[in-house]
Amino acid sequence: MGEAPGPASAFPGLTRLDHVGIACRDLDASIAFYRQTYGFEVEHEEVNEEQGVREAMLRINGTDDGGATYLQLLEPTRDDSPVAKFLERHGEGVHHIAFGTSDVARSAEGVGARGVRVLNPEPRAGTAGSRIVFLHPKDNGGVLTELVQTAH
Ligand code: CMX
Ligand code: CO
Repeated sequence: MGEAPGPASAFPGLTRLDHVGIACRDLDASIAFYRQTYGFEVEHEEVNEEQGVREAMLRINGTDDGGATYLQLLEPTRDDSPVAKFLERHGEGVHHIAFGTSDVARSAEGVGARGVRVLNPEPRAGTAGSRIVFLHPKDNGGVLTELVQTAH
């Protein structure tokens, strides 16, 4: 707001891969698989009714911006949710990737200025009080992409 188009569009400001979101039918089974097979532990679990998911974040590693990278396991809580629709069409698998930023609204504006459709310019509530914006997969080489700003 109030900024010249040049600087705003020059700001993606993305500093890490925050997570890879994986659609699954049974969250507990998926958690057990990643624990037993890869040794990843759940750092956080919650239900996000707005997004229609029950989810778990499994921490993989810290990142040089002070954040971390996770696997986000997603089980749908209702049939009309994006993850339920994805499971119906594609089955279980990688659903989206998410990049971390310190200013999600500004990052979304910067990427949007490059011609990528921003699905929710007004950031929504994500995992653990984070703020999230989604970008259309059809403008991202078939990859649903999320931008995330952690709560602290
Ligand atoms: N990755 C890649 N492509 C996808 C996709 C995904 N996750 N979801 C849908 N598509 C593709 C479909 O394959 C389809 O392509 P074709 O037309 O070539 O067959 C096209 O997009 C339309 O698919 P659709 O099933 O009709 O889905 P919608 O258009 O109704 O919705 C989307 C797609 C991305 C707009 C919707 O899922 C969305 O708004 N997602 C953002 C919210 C979200 O995913 N929340 C859950 C995660 C929460 C979190 O991470 O915290
Ligand atoms: Co996500």
